[in-house]
Amino acid sequence: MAYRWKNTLKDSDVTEQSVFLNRRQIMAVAAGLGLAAAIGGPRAALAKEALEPNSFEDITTYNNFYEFGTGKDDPVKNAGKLTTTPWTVTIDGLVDRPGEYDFADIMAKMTIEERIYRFRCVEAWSMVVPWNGFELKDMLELAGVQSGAKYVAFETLYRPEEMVGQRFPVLEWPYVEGLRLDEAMHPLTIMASGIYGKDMPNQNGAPLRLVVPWKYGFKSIKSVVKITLMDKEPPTSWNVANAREYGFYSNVNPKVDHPRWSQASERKIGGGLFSKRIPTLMMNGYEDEVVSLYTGMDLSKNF
Ligand SMILES: Nc1nc2c(c(=O)[nH]1)N[C@H]1C(S)=C(S)[C@@H](COP(=O)(O)O)O[C@H]1N2
Ligand SMILES: [Mo]
Repeated sequence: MAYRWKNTLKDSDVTEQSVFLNRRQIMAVAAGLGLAAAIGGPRAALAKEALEPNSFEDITTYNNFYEFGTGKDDPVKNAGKLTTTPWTVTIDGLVDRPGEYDFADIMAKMTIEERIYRFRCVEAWSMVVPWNGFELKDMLELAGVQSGAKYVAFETLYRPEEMVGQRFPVLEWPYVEGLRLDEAMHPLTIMASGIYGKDMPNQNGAPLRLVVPWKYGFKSIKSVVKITLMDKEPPTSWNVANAREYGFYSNVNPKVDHPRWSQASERKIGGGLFSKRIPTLMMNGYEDEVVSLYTGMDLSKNF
């Protein structure tokens, strides 16, 4: 499948952005979205610019990371304080080998590849990001998932000395998120350790963050320190903060409005203030790959 291309990155492969933005990769994103066979409807209406990766600058200066403040430019200003070495990820719960997994050891065991994904925030903006990372499934298999596991819970670092936003009760800290096990094991679900072939910038969730491209951005939890395999649905930060506006699933869905605004269109960051809105695609354009996970579910109730 188009999104499964694998490039093992070495230092020598780290390219400048200009080299990165080549036609092959834009076409690869397009193919992943089913645009190769564009046949009308909202997919055809998506301009080629809408699939072009955003600049490193855009991706690293316009962020949501409330641990460093609620403004879009707070993370880039405040996240420099975060120390990310040493870093361990505790994997526990319904696993055969619970324990603290050292970030460097995890990286040594994984094949790092590049994935260019569309990313859609619930605030109706979007980006296209060239992530480097590995499938979450491969990391969970290090710990051995037990047959009773049905859900995966994630937790971000809690360190108010370095994360200045955690001094304010804007959300309950630490930030937590969750996926159903089949969503977590899906080949599109990755743990990202970098952008544009560089280590993950702090403001984007260093050293390791989740990326689930068919869900709204807030599901993609940053700076993960704990992963717990569970038999019941775990709490998620935005659902705890406002259950009416944010459900557990949070799949990108142009047909289900946020209670305070439409989710039918989006504005791609980087196109300037007057850039035109583009249609939002069902499951953010990954519908063919993931819609079968939700067979029989009412997506307006399980939003
Ligand atoms: N720990 C943590 N993870 C988080 C957030 C956050 O505030 N804290 N914000 C989420 C939201 S709302 C979005 S849109 C994305 C933004 O990711 P980016 O800054 O890399 O684009 O991160 C998500 N992950
Ligand atoms: Mo978001």
